[in-house]
Amino acid sequence: MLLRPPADIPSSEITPESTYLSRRDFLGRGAGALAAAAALPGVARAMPPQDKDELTPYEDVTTYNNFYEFGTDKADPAENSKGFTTKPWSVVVDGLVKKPFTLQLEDFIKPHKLEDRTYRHRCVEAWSMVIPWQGFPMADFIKRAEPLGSAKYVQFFTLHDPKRMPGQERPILPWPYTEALRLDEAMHPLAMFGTGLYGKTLLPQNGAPLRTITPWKYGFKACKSIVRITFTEKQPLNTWQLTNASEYGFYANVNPEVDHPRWTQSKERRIGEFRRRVTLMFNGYPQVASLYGGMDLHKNF
Ligand SMILES: Nc1nc2c(c(=O)[nH]1)N[C@H]1C(S)=C(S)[C@@H](COP(=O)(O)O)O[C@H]1N2
Ligand SMILES: [Mo]
Repeated sequence: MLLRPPADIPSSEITPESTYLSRRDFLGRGAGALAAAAALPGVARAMPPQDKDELTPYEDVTTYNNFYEFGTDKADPAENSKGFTTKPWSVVVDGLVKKPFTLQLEDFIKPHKLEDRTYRHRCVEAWSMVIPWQGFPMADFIKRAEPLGSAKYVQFFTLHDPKRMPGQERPILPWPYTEALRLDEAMHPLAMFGTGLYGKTLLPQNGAPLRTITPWKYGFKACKSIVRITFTEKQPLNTWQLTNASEYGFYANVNPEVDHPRWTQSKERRIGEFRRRVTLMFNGYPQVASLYGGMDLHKNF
C-alpha cells in the first residue's frame, strides 16, 4: 500500500483526476458536471458528508485491492490469486485463552449467525469504497475463545506460504502480515469477521476465507486470510509499524485531523467518483468514540 506515495493522492487541491477513474465512470457523468467541477477550487469541490453512500460496484471491490502477498499493484491480487485454494483451512487460537484450540474453517464459522452489513471502507491512501459484507460480530467469537483476564489485545496473522502467495517470495513486508486490536475495540459491535461480500463467498483478493473488518479504521488494520488469532497482554506491533513506525501507528483510526506525513487525510476519493469527499471522524462511525475517551489521538494515531 504505502511504500511509495500513492498515485491517486493529488499533490495539490486542483489535481482533478485519479488514474483509476475508468472510462465508464467518466461517461456516466455529464460533461456539464465535469466542467463545473473543474472550474471550482478544490475545497469547494469536495462533496459534503451528507451525500448518500452508494455501493461500490462488485467489479471494483474485487479488482482494486491491497494484498501484498499477491503483488503490490491494485490489479495484482485479483490476477495473482486465481489458483489460491482455501480448502482445507484451519485457524489456530492461542495465547492468553482458557485453552488453546484449532478449528477447521467450517467449525469456526458454523456457530455464528451470518449478517449482512454495509460499511464504508477507507484506505490510508485516501480512497474509499462502500462494501456490503457478510460476516459475524468479532465479539461473538471472542466470547467463545474465553480469553483470560490478563488478555488485553487480540492479534491476527495472515497465512505465510510463499508457494501459494507469490508476493511472500520477496521481503516486501515482514511476513506473515499481522494486525492487532485492543480487546475492547475487537468487542465493539461494529467489529466483524468477514466471510463474504455482495452475498458471495469472499474471493482471495478480499481476504478469503476469513478477514477482519473494523470500518472506523484505515484499511491496513484489516487482516486478510487469517490462520492464527492470539490473545496477548502487551500491545503487539502491526506489520506497518514494523515497516515504518513513524508513518503508521497502532490505532489507525480514520481521523481527518491527523495527516499522514506525506499527504492529507482530510479528504478522500470514493472509488468511481470524480469529486473528493470530506473524510469523517472515525469514518463516520461516532459510536466508537467512547473507546478513545481521554486519549490524545494525535499521539495515538
Ligand atoms: N495480509 C494482508 N492483509 C491486508 C493487506 C495486505 O497487504 N496483506 N492490505 C491492507 C490494506 S492497506 C487495505 S486498504 C485492505 C484492503 O482490503 P480490500 O482489498 O478488501 O479492499 O486490506 C488490508 N489487509
Ligand atoms: Mo490500505
